[in-house]
Amino acid sequence: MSRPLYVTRPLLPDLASVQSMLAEIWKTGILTNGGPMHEKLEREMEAYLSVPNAMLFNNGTIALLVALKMMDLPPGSEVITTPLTFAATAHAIAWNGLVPVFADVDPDTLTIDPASIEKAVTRKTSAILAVHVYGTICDVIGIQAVADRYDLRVIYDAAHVFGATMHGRSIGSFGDASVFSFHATKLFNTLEGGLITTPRQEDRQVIYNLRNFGIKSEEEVVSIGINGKMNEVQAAIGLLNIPLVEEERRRRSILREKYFSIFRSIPGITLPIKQKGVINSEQYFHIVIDPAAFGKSRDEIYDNLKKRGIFARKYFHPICTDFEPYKDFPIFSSLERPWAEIVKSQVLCLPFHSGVEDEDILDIAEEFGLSVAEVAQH
Ligand code: T4K
Repeated sequence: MSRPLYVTRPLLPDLASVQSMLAEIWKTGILTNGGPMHEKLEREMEAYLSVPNAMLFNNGTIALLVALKMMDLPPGSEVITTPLTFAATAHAIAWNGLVPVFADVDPDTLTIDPASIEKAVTRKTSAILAVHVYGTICDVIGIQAVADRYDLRVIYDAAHVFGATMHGRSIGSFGDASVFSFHATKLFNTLEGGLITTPRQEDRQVIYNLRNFGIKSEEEVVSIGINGKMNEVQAAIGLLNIPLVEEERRRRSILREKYFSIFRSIPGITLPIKQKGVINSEQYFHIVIDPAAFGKSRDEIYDNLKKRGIFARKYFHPICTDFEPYKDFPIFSSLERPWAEIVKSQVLCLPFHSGVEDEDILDIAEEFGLSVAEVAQH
């Protein structure tokens, strides 16, 4: 039994291999600004994710800022996004001088609902920033259909879906751009880090410039760029972590099945949807607890688990429209009452990584009213 038990645990490469990578970096003295490790990792990302263009960043938030900046959207125009996401998604819109507009989530997937997006479209709408959440992928077909109808750009916040595919197609190949996070808490980490993927070759130079202060050459600054560069130590960790990802994903998918077999039979607990033809990234494992049907609230479960040294997380509660900067913003919904408003008090992400042992699962199951004998039956 491991205590404290966190919602996630970073992949950590063997320390000796880190030391030898550091020795290589020390030898060249190239620490950042597109060094050899960085170059190698970028090409490895393109191969691993099966995308034509992958551009590394120092974190996912700066990558989101740059992806939006690259679109050159009209200042003050509206970008439709989900309220059920990490603060960075909405903030990236606002930091670009654009207006976040919130559309509701689909009750089954908890990703942004195309019909709700359509309710939010105005003459000022310029783009959709959709989020693949927990590991569940968006309705990419429905979203593209809305975007095509209103001539909108589509960006995916893909922080939670590293390596996911739909019918064999890489998740990073949908829309106009996808943005990944390689933060310590993500399936694949570079300590901190991020990535933009785009289908268009011509985006590559624009993104490189924006990532490096807009510098095109020693004597040319062509755009209002930022410092979004990943350094060589981050890139080295990435190179060492890439070969470890599949084993971690495999172990998480076994854990997912164990959680499924335990929770399947509990009234009032809704499990993540299994999406046909989708290879899950295995980022998070969330459940939705209906207090009326289950008999206890999400917050009670969260508090009780904490007393056992198990730190589940209420991602994403509060939702963006509860935050001070967005608190008067409506949630456009195809439902009578936005589902995001209901589910925010019910969703809980359970510990989900290869360090979760069977005894931990028993402990968690006990909190949900199951005995050891009952768990053994599953
Ligand atoms: N879009 C979405 C949808 C995102 O979820 C995120 C990030 C972004 C964009 C932005 O990408 P980045 O700019 O971050 O690359 C964490 C992460 O800090 C954040 O990256 C992540 N989303 C978010 C969902 O989770 P917190 O406040 O939950 O982090 P923290 O420190 O409480 O960590 C959670 C647990 O993870 C800890 O209880 C223990 C474990 N942990 C954490 C760290 C930092 C470790 O074991 N080792 C560690 O180094 O936000």
